[in-house]
Amino acid sequence: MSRNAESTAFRSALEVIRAVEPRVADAIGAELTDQRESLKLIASENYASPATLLAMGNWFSDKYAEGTVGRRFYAGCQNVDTVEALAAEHARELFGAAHAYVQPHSGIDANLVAFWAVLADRVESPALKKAQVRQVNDLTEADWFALRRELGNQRMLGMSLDAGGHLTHGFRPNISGKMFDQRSYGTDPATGLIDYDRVAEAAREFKPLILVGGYSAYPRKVNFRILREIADSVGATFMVDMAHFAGLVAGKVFTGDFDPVPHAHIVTTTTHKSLRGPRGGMVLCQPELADQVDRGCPMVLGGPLPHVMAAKAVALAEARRPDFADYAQRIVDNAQALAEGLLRRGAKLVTGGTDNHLVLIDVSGYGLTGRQAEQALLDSGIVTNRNSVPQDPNGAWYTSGIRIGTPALTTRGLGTAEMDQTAELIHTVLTQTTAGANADGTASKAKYNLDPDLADKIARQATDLLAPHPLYPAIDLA
Ligand code: DSN
Repeated sequence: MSRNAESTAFRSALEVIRAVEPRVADAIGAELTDQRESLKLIASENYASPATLLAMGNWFSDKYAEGTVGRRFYAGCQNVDTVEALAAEHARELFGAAHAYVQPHSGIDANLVAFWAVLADRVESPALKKAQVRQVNDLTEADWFALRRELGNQRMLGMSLDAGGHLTHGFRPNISGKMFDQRSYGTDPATGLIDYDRVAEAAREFKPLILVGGYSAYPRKVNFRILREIADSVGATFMVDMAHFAGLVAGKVFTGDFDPVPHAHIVTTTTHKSLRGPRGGMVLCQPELADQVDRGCPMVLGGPLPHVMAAKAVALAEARRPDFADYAQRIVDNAQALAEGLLRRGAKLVTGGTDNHLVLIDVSGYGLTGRQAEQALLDSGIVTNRNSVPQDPNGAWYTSGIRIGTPALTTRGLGTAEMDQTAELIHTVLTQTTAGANADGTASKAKYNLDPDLADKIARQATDLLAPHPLYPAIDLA
């Protein structure tokens, strides 16, 4: 496709939108400008390709398609079947998975599908068998009451939120923490690393139904072979949430013990982080869980989004190209260069570095909370997000950490030399920012002081750093 075609496609789309609600067209244009001008270091974001973006803006959005390929609750789903089957085929081939379910709308939805597939397989099915009935509607009231109690009283062991786990791995304010009797494994306070012996000990004591591996803020590789052995030793189903690092698995940077797909019974992911697809989720699983996973809608999901499944098929086809492996390796090279640049300048990093796409700065070393650091960086054109660090004294709102990641800047084409310059900009902002005070003179966890002229200067330097790597160079909306 010619570069001109991309420009024409997006300009025409905005013209059509502008004729109905110009403020929406303006906001879309403004978002492109903002993304072009800022250093996007949010570890969970990326830039999807024009083909992926365009696959979402069409009449597939108008179609209901509850059920799965070839078994729908609505007529007229033949074209939805085509794109859903294609997305699933690309996912299976890309990850070497036995089964792929591409309907989840997000990572949280994918995790809910996985939890309920395991509960259905390990709790509901045996109860139906014991009662000698085919489905839950055939149970007596007494058996149904007993089954509901049993479904709501199962155990999950996952990584704690402040050690880098995700809130859906049993955090009490999330439904996962309410559905399951949950315990967490943390990291070694001295090294910040997962201590597999401690995980095994916790599994032996707690005997979870589900052992969850995976993270959203842990900067190291995880040995999924060892976690599977731990799960097997206590009869747990092993689930991995690879939302953050799916691109590194797809690009074969994480292989062998570090590739979750051959080791886990069930793997969940988002499609929009390092995988660089549309916003959405996906579940991969072993054959024995496939039927239960395919019941995700209407079990816990609303109607599938066929336009997003079409975009997933496009993005997964892109990830199967040879150049995606090079992209995935450059993500890690860049994260390591960023970590080294920060360490050399005196920053304190959780675990002292990174093996993956993300770096977690402990900003207490700069005398700041995560919230103060996040805002000061934003004033300076650097977009990050605050994050807890292990044993964080500031909780999940103010935090003591800043999480930064390289998937987006790597997509733009920035390399290791520019990561060192990025480290310099971040370190300068954080050393020049001081914690502020409340009106009554007490220390504030939110207020901070940063010279606005310095913030402007850093923002200009960030723009200069990005200038040789224009975002969507073929798209000119002017
Ligand atoms: N919001 C995602 C992240 O930033 O890691 C996870 O839900």
